[in-house]
Amino acid sequence: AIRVNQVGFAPLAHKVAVLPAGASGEVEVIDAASGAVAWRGRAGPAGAWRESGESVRLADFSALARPGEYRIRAAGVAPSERFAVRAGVYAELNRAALKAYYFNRSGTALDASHAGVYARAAGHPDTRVLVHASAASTARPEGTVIASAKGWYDAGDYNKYIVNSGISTCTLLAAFEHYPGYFARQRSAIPESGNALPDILDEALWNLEWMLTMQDPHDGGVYNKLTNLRFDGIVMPAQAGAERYVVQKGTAATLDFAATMATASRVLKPYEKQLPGLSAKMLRAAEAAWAWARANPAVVFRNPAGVLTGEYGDATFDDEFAWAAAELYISSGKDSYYAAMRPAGVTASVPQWADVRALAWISLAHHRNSLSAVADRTLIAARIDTLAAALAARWRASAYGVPMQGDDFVWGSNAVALNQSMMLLQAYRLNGKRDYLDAAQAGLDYVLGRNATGYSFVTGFGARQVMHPHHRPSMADQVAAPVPGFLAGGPHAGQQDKGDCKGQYPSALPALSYIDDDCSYASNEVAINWNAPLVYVSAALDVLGGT
Ligand code: G3I
Ligand code: 9MR
Repeated sequence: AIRVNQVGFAPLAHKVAVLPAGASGEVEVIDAASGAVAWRGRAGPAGAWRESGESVRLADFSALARPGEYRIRAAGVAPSERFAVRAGVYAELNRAALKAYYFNRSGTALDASHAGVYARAAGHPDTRVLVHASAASTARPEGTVIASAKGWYDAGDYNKYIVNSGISTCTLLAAFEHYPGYFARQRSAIPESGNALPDILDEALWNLEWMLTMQDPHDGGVYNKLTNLRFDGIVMPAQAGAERYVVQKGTAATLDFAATMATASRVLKPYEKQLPGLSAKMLRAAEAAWAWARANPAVVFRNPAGVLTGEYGDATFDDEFAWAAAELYISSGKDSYYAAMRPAGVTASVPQWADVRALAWISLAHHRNSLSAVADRTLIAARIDTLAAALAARWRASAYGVPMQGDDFVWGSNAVALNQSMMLLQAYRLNGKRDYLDAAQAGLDYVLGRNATGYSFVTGFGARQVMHPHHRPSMADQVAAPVPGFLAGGPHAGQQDKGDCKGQYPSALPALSYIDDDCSYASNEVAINWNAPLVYVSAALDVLGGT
């Protein structure tokens, strides 16, 4: 079938469909209800996409700006799924992507008035968490009981990992910093809706309050994770009763915490009346974490013996140091942090949990007009533009019309697509080059259906949507449809779950290595760090994409 973004486009957006081999080059966009032809044109030349082994053609129907519901057809192949053209076309998607964090809250019941059929009892209160042997210190020997409630479950599992929480929370905070008007209006029907904070900040606060408990008050160091010894079974949160631990402090977790608290202290500052003292407390926590990391600059986290849950092990800390330094610089106004960032040696790359350096450039670029004299504004713009130019060049050269290629098909590849879009949008915000906006659109198109699998990868969205994510509540709740608003991890050639999904992968090619089955944690899990760029990009394209 013809592949297209199954949610749709803003009227003035770049609009592209992918035609598989066998399709005629004469393409029509038709009104989905009446069948009337709304646009007619020719597809471009055929090109090979190595990632899926396909030969495809692109049809560019950007000229179609009239709001409506459409399908695309061409002789020789099945028509596309339907999609919309209208202003604010991503508002519902954005609302659901944000609401997904509420659905993954730890330590609270979800009541029917907010969660509908996904209402559930509370699980993992985390009011009595044990200090694991790997984290023992004089002040907190092994077995010390601490309280570490709230936070979001990381993913389809029920553990809480600082390294992954940092990038997730800060991507949401960046979305708010960049598009405050959009998020002032965005209501996700959470218990806090209607209070003085926008919902996105209330949601972030749920996780920030947990993160604060993960810092050892005696030395400023931060535990890597709060976890069971092994993954819970496929049960609802309330049925999971295993002992929970905080395990080993590490340099990456401590710096991610420092960056996150520095960012939050600045974003929450205007809410002093509602959150008295919190902004200052967060900045102090960030500075204490920074000091610990300076004194312990190379503590690599590896799962201690007996701990078998997600590792998020990362052995290089240059990027975390740069990110924490940049956020501390912006929030504290102290020039020494800018020097500590050593910006001349820091490049930009597409962010992911183990590589956070671009988050520094994103924040510096956003605050460029209020930075002190030490900041090199030319360098800030150049770093972002260099990365965006490389991504746009790939997009231009791609048979599929996407920046995604080769090595991008990692565990969680759909988030790579969206983080690429997020970086392209940073450059567009700086210099307004239209190619950057269009290439960013392509990343969202990709996860919403213009990909080799034909799936819309966000639960609840698109005519051909993901139905069986590896997400314990979705698997255990007896509700047929999965919890909505979650981005599935997406295709990648690693197929590390082959043993649990015997014979199910349709192909070994990276862009086709995907199974919509809940056995597939390597291609079909959900995760907080994957949803965050979905929240960012859907908001940004609603705002910048034009009406
Ligand atoms: O670091 C190596 C690199 O040196 C090598 O070149 C490359 C080639 O494959 O692999 C790199 O390691 C990868 C690692 O991520 C770091 O990027 C592994 O192959 C890959 O399997 C690993 O995937 C991670 C996965 O956990 C398994 O550990 C994902 O990034 C990460 O998103 C995922 O996170 C899980 C949590 O552990 C538990 N909770 C659910 C969550 C989502 O599935
Ligand atoms: O459910 C786990 C998922 O959250 C992790 O991302 C994944 C990789 O660490 O592991 C999943 O747990 C599986 C385990 O690793 C192997 N046996 C099957 C488990 C899922 O049912």
